[in-house]
Amino acid sequence: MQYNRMVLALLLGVGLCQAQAQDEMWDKTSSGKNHPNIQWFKDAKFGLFIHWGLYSQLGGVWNNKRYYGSGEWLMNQAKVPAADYAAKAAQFNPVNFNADEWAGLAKDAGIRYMVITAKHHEGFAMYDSKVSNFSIVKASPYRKDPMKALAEATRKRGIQFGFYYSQFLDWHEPDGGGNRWDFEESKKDYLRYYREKSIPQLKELMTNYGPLGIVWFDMPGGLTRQQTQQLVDTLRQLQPGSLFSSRVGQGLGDYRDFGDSEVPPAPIEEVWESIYTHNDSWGYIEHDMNFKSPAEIIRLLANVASKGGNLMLNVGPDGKGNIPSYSAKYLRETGRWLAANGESIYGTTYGFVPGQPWGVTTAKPGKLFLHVLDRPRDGKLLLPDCSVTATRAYALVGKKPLVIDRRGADLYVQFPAAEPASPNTVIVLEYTGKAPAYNTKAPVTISAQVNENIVEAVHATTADSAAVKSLTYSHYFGDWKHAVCVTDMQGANDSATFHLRITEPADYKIVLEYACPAESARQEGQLTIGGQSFLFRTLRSSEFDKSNPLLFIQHAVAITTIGKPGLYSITVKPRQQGKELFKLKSIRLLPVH
Ligand code: JFZ
Repeated sequence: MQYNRMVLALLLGVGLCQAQAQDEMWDKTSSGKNHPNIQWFKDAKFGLFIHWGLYSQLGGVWNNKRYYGSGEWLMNQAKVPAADYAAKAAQFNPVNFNADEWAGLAKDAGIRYMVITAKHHEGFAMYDSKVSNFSIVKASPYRKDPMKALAEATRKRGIQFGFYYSQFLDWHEPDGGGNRWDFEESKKDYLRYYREKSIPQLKELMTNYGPLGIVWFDMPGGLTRQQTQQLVDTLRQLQPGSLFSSRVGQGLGDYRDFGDSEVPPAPIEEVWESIYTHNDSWGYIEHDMNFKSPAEIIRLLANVASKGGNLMLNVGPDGKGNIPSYSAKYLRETGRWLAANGESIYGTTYGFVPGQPWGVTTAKPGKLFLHVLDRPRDGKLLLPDCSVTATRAYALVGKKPLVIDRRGADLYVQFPAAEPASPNTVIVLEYTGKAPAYNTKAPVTISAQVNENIVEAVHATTADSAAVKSLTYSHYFGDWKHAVCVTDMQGANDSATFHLRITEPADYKIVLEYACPAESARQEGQLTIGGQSFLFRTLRSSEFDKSNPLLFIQHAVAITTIGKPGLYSITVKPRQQGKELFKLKSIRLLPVH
């Protein structure tokens, strides 16, 4: 923990004395109170995040040197003096910006809300601010207010509009948080920064741009709980209908925000949103071409919705005001899928059937949507322990009726034979009666009808000091990833057990997916399934450190024959006392055909 804090603190360019406050910057909690205007947000499911500022013009390059990772952190990464950075505003002229094009793209993509950076950590206001001269209207040759146009263009299309605002970090201001390469920490007066820039700018944004769906605060700091409460109360008066993101801090936001790959393993009842960026950076970077494909976006959206959340996907327009062409193209393709299948996403809650080898579920009263992401060979979609009265099933597109088969507590829906390929084919199951509760203790289904069954760490029942933890690491700078793993298995009594339901007899190859630093490598472990034990020795993958990738190895350890279908359990444990065995991310069972 101490080490993690230190790295995080270094990354953020602040001293260790403030490490506690830095942890709070990643506030993922919410007030738990239901905001009266929360329903539109719950129903919206798909939002567009836009990071756009001076950094967009710089494109991840400073003094002919390319930087990788969060482009909007360029000033910090290159430790650019505030005055040199500010001088770049004189060349910022996004002549290609067209509010109607952006809003039109959002509409085509099936997006229901848009949040754009009004001011990021660099301190540059992308709107007409009377509070500071460091703005697009006063300091750039563009001289217009793009936010005014965008607020209008989105509203005209029925899209909720909101602002991102960096309320504490401001590298342009001597009293703002974060810039220690120009301004001495001990001389900073954070409260003065709040008083003279942050709060007045937030007030402008909440006064001059019509009703805002969201104010997306980011990276709180420098305020006590009471001061944060005061800030929230003051701003709420201006627009009681606006939702505040959890990063307003101190657990005072209206919904929870999760980062990349932080999709929770099981549904959560509280309102939440998962943010991902389309490539590896939030702000535009010339040399970042690692865009997610339409299939990846469509599946991500289904996964997030199946856990009850929203997906807000970020794009980074360039300094001329162009949205990267792959972002536009793939968003439109996602929109085409949504135009045909939106009923299974918008206005849904998580489905009451947990994830299956074939995919995930979402629900509306009387309807369960089966998102088929991986077709079983025999076409049979199992809904285990599904005690509803099913009245009919059909493919959402084309409405072709499908055969439902009840076998005891299980329901089977026959997947349509000649269905064209799709990243996600949706089947609707209509039922009467009350929706059953989601069973978090349900065994994980293992089927021989798919190529691979993945049993995630979150399903582990741990013994003794073994624990399930979410580990945070990163690829590029600020490109945070999260992985839920079983950790702290170091003694013979520490173990992880997974309850499975294997639906077909078959031989299965068992693969352990784990991360293993040098000090954990070459230790003996044991895996037990169906009374049979298998031994293995750990293989080195990588060290765990926040600012580098955590590498997971897929280590095949055994073949086992499952003679009859039924309930099984897998237990993994060390064979020796000592170091942590590994960080176990998943167990994969591959049917042998
Ligand atoms: C913050 C910003 O610093 C960044 O520039 C960007 O605006 C992003 C949306 O938000 O960075 C974070 C903060 C926390 C996490 C990820 C990115 N997180 O908790 O995973």
